[in-house]
Amino acid sequence: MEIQLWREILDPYRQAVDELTVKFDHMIQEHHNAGIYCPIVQVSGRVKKISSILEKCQRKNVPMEELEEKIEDIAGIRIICQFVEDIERVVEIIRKRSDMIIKKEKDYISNSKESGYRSYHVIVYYTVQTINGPKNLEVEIQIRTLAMNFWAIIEHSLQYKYKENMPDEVRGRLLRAAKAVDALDMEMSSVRDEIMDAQNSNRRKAGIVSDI
Ligand code: 0O2
Repeated sequence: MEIQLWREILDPYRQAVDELTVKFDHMIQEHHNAGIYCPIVQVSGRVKKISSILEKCQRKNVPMEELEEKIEDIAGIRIICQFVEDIERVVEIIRKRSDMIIKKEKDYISNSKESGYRSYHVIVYYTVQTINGPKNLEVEIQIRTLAMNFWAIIEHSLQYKYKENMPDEVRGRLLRAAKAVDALDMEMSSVRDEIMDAQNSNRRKAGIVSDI
């Protein structure tokens, strides 16, 4: 496919990622300004690289004409939370919004993947306004804790390094690390109230709540 054609396909996804990143960042700001605990720590987004799209189409046997229907994560938003409990709160926020319509939810927290991967995925429909009119797109929102993110980043790099040939020993270590991440998240949840109180009072002391 020509580069111009790729640009035409991917530009609206870039716009969706930019707009959604701004919207979630504002959500963080609004919580801080109101002095309310925010379930989101950090937001990032990306448009999938052309090489990754092609690789995924090949892996899933998706013809180019069906690319936009079948590949749900061309646009991806990642939301990082402190605590597992915050993930459900973020999903609730998304469910209530009128600009993101949920297509499906994938709960890899209750049912972690074989690799040990844990995260909550929400696929939403989102409309961008382009010079050719409105375009309704699918965006994958991945919601996970700081600890789950740490694990996923390391495992992703190792997947990239070993491709299909990850040694069993490395795979085993990653599974053990995933269990440790789970235990860490549970431990942190048990002190969540104390941490939230401490953070709210720090914020008040720093005057962040009243900052304009
Ligand atoms: P990248 O490089 O992050 O873009 P499905 O048809 O639902 O089975 P799909 O679309 O792969 O297939 O959905 P799934 O399994 O929900 O995964 C979507 C994305 O979640 C992946 O995108 C990863 O970002 C992340 N993910 C899923 N499984 C793992 C895992 O085992 N380890 C890590 N680190 N991340 C995972 P891509 O396209 O695979 O990769």
